[in-house]
This record gives sequence, C-alpha cells and structure tokens, in this order.
Amino acid sequence: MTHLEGWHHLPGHLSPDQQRALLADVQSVIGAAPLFCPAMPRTAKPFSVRMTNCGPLGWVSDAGGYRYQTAHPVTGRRWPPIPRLLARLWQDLAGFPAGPEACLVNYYAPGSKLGSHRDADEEETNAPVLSVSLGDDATFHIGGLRRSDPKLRLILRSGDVFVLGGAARLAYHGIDRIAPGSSDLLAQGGRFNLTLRRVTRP
Ligand code: MD3
Ligand code: FE
Repeated sequence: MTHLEGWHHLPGHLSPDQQRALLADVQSVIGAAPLFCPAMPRTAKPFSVRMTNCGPLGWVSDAGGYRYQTAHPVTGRRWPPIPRLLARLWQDLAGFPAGPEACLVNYYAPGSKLGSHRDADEEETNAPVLSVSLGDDATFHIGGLRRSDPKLRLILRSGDVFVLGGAARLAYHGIDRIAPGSSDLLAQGGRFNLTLRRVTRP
C-alpha cells in the first residue's frame, strides 16, 4: 500500500452520457491520428497497448527512446486538439495554472498489460497527471518511488478519474489486467485510458 500523498481516485466522476460523448471524441481523434504500436527503447519489443495522442505534444516510444513530439510517428501530421470536455476536466481538477499540452490515448484490447513504470519524461513534474478510464475494468497498481516498494491494487472502471499529483506523481504504477466484457461502452470491447499532462514549464 502506497504511503505517498497526492493521488485521488474519483470513481464514476463522468456520467454515462459524458462517457459516450467522450468516446465519440476519442473516435474522432483516432480518425485523425490512428492508433500506433509503440516499441520499447533499445529492444524494440512492441507494447501490447496501442497509443495515439491529442494536443500540441504527443508521447511516443520506439527503438530511439521515449519522447514528446509534435507529429504522429506514422502519418507525420500534427496531433488533433484536446477535446473540450477533457480541457474542462483539467481546469476543474488539476489545480495547475497552465493548460495541458499532451493527452496520451492508450487502448487496451483484452489481454493487454502495461508493466510497472514511472512517468518521468515531463519537464514539469509539479503538474499532476489526470487520467480518465473508458470501457472495461482494469486492475491498476500504484507503488512507491522504488520499483520494489509495496503496491496498492485497485480497479479502474469506466467513467473513473484519477488525479496523480504531489509525491505520487513519480510513483511506479501499471495495469495488470483488463476484465473482458465488464463494460458495454465500447462495441469492440477493451479499454481506453486518456492521460492529460503538462510537459513544459509554463
Ligand atoms: C501514477 N497509464 O499512460 S492511468 C500511462 O491506465 C499510464 O493507461 C495507465 O500509466 C493506464 O503512463 C494508468 C493512471 C496513472 C497515470 C499516471 C500516473 C497513474 C499514475 C503517474 C504517476 C503515478
Ligand atoms: Fe504511466
């Protein structure tokens, strides 16, 4: 169980209508910026999670490393804008004076996982990361500042919002499992997670 301060789980923060509206926004983001298959730096081993982004900056990972960039790695086009519902959520919940620059969209098909890692590619670590879950339930873990620290596990459900600030901003975390068929929001099944981030110092 993590002792770190600064994380807040807001179960069911988005209504079913808001979840459907946000899903439509996510589908149009994917129309403009298709999901791509990121790979691990050095080994080039593919992630089981597919990704895209919206906002001025997007996070990418390939054999060359992890970084934020202004262009989609496959189409070469700029990322589409952050949907208004998400921009408003950041204003309401982030407690940070500047807006988000990147919204990473992760898609988990049933069977996908995200290994334990820290989010440390942002220059501005005083801003929180704000996460929104859509679709199937996910088993999430959050630990401490060392990989070996004890972990707290909890379920992230469709419509949940998670705010990661303070000391918890640099904690190890990951997704262990997606529960197939636990939500009917996505026709294709699986789960989207959207993370809003400030990357540069304002
Ligand atoms: C805890 N995403 O995109 S969201 C990621 O569900 C990521 O797709 C997971 O980890 C997902 O980097 C978890 C919740 C979350 C996001 C950022 C965090 C938890 C965090 C940053 C620090 C600590
Ligand atoms: Fe993360």
